Amino acid sequence: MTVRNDWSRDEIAALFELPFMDLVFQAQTVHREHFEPNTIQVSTLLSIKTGNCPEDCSYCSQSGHHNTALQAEKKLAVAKVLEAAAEAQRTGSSRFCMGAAWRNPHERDMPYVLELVQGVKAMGMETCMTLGMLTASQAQRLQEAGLDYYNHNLDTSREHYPEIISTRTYDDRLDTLAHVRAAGMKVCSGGIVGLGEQREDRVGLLFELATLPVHPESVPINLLVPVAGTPLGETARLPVLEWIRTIAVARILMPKSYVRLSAGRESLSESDQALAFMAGANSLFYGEKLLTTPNADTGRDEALFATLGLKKEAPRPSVRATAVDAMAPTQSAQPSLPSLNAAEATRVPAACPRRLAGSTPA
Ligand code: SAM
Ligand code: DTB
Ligand code: SF4
Repeated sequence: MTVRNDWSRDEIAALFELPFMDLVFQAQTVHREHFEPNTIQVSTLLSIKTGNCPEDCSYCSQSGHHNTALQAEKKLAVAKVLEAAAEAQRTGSSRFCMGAAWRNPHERDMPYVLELVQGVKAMGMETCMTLGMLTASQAQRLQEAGLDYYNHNLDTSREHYPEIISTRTYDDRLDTLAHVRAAGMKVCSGGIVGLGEQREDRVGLLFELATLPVHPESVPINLLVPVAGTPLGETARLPVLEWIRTIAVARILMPKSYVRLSAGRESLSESDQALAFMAGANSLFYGEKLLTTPNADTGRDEALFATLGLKKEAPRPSVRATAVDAMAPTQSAQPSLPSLNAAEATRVPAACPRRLAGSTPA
């Protein structure tokens, strides 16, 4: 199956409409064409700077605009971060993902984050950061320090975005993704379901991700963790099968990407999670805590992996990723973009499907 970047919203909506068993069967079939079915990639998260964020994301415990119980913390000492990374490695995580509650890193923060990347990389782990918006130059310096992945979610559809966040735009997000890609790092980008959005917004989110010039290598599908004191703190839970449908559709649209079970797993049963793996999810966040909220218990995760016969994937850090080798091996069937720069990688307006990478119009 070739990797397509020219999906239409109608095609995506039609996948969501499939009978559940047909959808999961198709997703599992696609999954087996591209991945070893019983292997799971696990990442551990750490908040390196917590709370007081200037952005107003209505789901987030860390926004300074909301009155949550979260205790803000300054930047964690480098030694503490490296200790946490070593512990994550000891427990079998292959990737260490460091998150900061910033709109964007300030220049004065760059030496700190670059030191963290170099330190974690030196341990032989894959490195990931999520620091908010990046300039092209910041993305380049992170890549040169050895950052493998940058997480930056689109979160929901372009149409629903202003209902959720008012302090930045969808195009701001896409600009950062383009800088990350142009710098040669791997992209981790997905969204949240259960924000009170409609199914057409879940279609819209996956449309945006699956029509990027190159699919994100990692696609987290978070299930909202309602946090008291945020505008979405009382939101009714999305039916879990709709979350699984979203995972299955993501797997079919982006067959070579890792689809990640992210926030919200703590509240799910073993059988819900097994069904999510059946629907093509093959990575997750592992460890007692996400950034500020509890995650599924590691003992329970280990028992689940044993019951299901799932093995953890070993780290595959890139040495000095370039725009070309950042796409391998997961994107090898996609058109290669050896000279993609930020301007070229920046998407064109949603109304005009992006055909930057030589894919065929629908
Ligand atoms: N400040 C950076 C940013 O926004 O990109 C990085 C950290 S932010 C916490 C990373 C992602 O976590 C968000 O884009 C969102 O998808 C997810 N997230 C945050 N709070 C969440 C919640 N309460 N439930 C589910 N996902 C959440
Ligand atoms: C992602 O998509 N989910 C992770 C990671 N990327 C950074 C974060 C989830 C955060 C959940 C809420 C919290 O713990 O603060
Ligand atoms: Fe800040 Fe990120 Fe939370 Fe938004 S999601 S408030 S940018 S930490």
